[in-house]
Amino acid sequence: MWGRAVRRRCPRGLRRGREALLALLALAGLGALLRARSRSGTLDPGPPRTPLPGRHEPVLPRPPLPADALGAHGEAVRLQLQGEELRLQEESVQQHQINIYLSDRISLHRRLPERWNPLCREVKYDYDNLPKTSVVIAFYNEAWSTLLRTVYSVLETSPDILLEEVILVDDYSDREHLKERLANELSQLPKVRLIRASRREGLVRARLLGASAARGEVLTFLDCHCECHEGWLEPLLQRIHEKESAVVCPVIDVIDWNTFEYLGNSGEPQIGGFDWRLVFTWHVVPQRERQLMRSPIDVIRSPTMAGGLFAVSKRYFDYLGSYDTGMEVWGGENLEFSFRIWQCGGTLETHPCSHVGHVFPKQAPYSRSKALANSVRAAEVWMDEFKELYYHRNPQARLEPFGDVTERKKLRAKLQCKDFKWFLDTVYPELHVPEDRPGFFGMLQNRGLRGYCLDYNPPNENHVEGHQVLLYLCHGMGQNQFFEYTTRKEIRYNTRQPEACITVEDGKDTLVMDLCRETVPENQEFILQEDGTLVHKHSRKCVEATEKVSDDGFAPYLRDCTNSDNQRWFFKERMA
Ligand code: UD2
Ligand code: MN
Repeated sequence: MWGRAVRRRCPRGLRRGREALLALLALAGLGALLRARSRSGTLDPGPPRTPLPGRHEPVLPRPPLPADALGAHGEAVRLQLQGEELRLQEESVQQHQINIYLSDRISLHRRLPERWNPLCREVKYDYDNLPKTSVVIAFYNEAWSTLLRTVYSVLETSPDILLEEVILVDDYSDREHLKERLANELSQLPKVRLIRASRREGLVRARLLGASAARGEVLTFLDCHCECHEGWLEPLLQRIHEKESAVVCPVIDVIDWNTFEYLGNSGEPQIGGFDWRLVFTWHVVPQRERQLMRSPIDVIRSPTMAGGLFAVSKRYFDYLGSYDTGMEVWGGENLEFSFRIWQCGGTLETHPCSHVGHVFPKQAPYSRSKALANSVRAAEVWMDEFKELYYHRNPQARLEPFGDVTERKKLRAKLQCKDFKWFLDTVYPELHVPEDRPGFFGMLQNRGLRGYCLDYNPPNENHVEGHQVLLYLCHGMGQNQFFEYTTRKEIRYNTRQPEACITVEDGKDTLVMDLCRETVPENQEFILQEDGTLVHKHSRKCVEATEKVSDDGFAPYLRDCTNSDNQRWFFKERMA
């Protein structure tokens, strides 16, 4: 078991020369700003704000902004561009999957609007006793302005007394702009240190390079395109001070990749889950958790984390086995770490008073093909027999070479971590655990229309229901051709969260997807007979594979039962 640390700390006095340094750097910061936007005009300190009562000074003060500064308060900006300028903007999106042309024109020191629960303003912190943190930011080929804005944002919102340093880990970026400017400009900022990987390490090992150099008692990881909300750091450190085995995430607010609008929201944060493809999902706080909270700004326990932004005691991080260094580039480490935290005795929490904005790119800016092997490593080490549910839904994963996980299994044994069933039952009881009975899951293939399978492709990842189920050539890759026939007689599409079930509305003959229900409604009930006939219970009609009514292709429809092969279906786990 992880014991509580006994900590004795002296109150920290003011640093000598700090004031002078601050003044100097405010100037340097302002200089950079003016270089970036050669605008004249009055300087505007932003909308009047009552200062946060009892909060400590940040490392750097925010310089005043020109009155006409773009996006200065987190509002959406849409530049009216033409010709060459428009082309440059499009090129920047092409390259970074973020509108960097716009980012380059938005202040590096902008103020985000207040988007936290107003109660967060009133919280008093025990500054003298809070642990100091090293903020670790790994980056690979990030655009200059988003990276720089991240760093300024940390320095301008983090209390000087709590920030040990900002460690930037350059994961072997090969873009020229970064090399010189990093050395000449970024590492000149106070408390900023730069580490360079000597080969592309991937985000796991890059973060670990930073962690191993860190001097702070707490590690706070951020992505390299973030902006911190006022007061984001204190709640994380306060919580770790109270409970060293708590790993604490800020609320992740969206910054729009195209307009740079800050879409923070002061309502109840969402927590993390996953679906059986091992894709991270967001969901609302379950009632059982809400009942445990003593106030709306109490920490919320979360089964998983998105991965990029969290704080953890350095000692506890090491005790838990930091990261799986066999993971490459991107993906999988977030669920692996989440499982490990819970199964090995820690807690994973989100703090409603800590908000950090993150630019979610238009699409992935670099190859993420290693994610599969990373997820397999997580499944192999932490999921016990439940890994089969994942492999059923993603047969490719079973074939993926994932390297050696012996050391990680040893770690699990050494720490005497609990099993995955405990995790599912205790930490994530909302997740439906599929039955996957042999012969009743996989591709649902038609006998008459040979080689065709039921196929459902929700147009939107976050909104699974409402569309028609179709037929396409069987591909054997699970995913959108994976269905499970349950003992409750539903045909579940349970690769996503929340899960969907096939339904037929009264009087209709098309099969569509709707959310599954606690008790199975009759129009979601199908009887799969021994001869393969699939009868819709409510209408007493049979599911038949036919040409689509309105256009090309094939789809299943309800028809009077005829005993034809097009009305016979069978499940196949994999291609022959
Ligand atoms: C999310 C997480 C991200 C990570 C990822 C799963 C958030 C907001 N983001 O995807 O932190 O957990 O899921 O792996 O929760 N990087 C490197 N070297 C690489 C690749 C990436 O240093 O080879 C850096 C990258 O520059 C960035 C960070 O790692 O600072 C995360 O990468 P991302 O922003 O592309 O991941 P994201 O936000 O899509
Ligand atoms: Mn990111």
